[in-house]
Amino acid sequence: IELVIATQNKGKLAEFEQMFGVEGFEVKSLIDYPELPEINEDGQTFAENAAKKAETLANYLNQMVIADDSGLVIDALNGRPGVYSARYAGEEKSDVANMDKVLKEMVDIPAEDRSARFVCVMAVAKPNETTKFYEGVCEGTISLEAVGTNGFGYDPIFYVPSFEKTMAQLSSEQKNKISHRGNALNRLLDNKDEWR
Ligand code: ITT
Ligand code: NA
Repeated sequence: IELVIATQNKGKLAEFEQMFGVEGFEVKSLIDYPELPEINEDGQTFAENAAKKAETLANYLNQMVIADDSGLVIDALNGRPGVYSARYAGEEKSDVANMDKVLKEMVDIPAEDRSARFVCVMAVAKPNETTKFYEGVCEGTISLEAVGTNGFGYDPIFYVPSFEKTMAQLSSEQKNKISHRGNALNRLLDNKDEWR
């Protein structure tokens, strides 16, 4: 069975391919539909943006589409970068620039106040049906510097207490077991009857 994921993010896509692959699904993404106009992610919530991406592609292809909107929510920054995670340091979507900006903004924040979480909302859209949502969260803290080379995005500055490592020091198998995306995907798979 083929699943279409409305994402252009290669890091997300690799995780989807690993996790859905185990379930016997074949994954296609926005990269397979270059003719589609870019979707404007101007929503105020992860759910709004996830719905927009999934519904746009579902209507275009006239079939079921899954989207992931996700980001890093930092308590000391009043929830930023949040829905602005992908472009926090500017239009060009640079992981390094985004992490630098966060570390600079956090430079005076003591260890006990560096709590943060990754949040992922998956939307499953079908033409002429109500969109379904599945959320996953992963708790951690913001490290003092970037460590590790695995994963993508903010993984090098996201410290996972249970592993005593940053997310970028975990293998993809370890990350998928505890991540916001892994947790959202497990909810989605646990509720197949709602969307299959
Ligand atoms: P698509 O909209 O095409 O899926 P995107 O990267 O723009 O790609 P989002 O709007 O959902 O996706 O932004 C999510 C950003 O949050 C992403 O670019 C990363 O900076 C960060 N992020 C999300 N999941 C992450 C993860 O597992 N590890 C590290 N950073 C993550
Ligand atoms: Na977004």
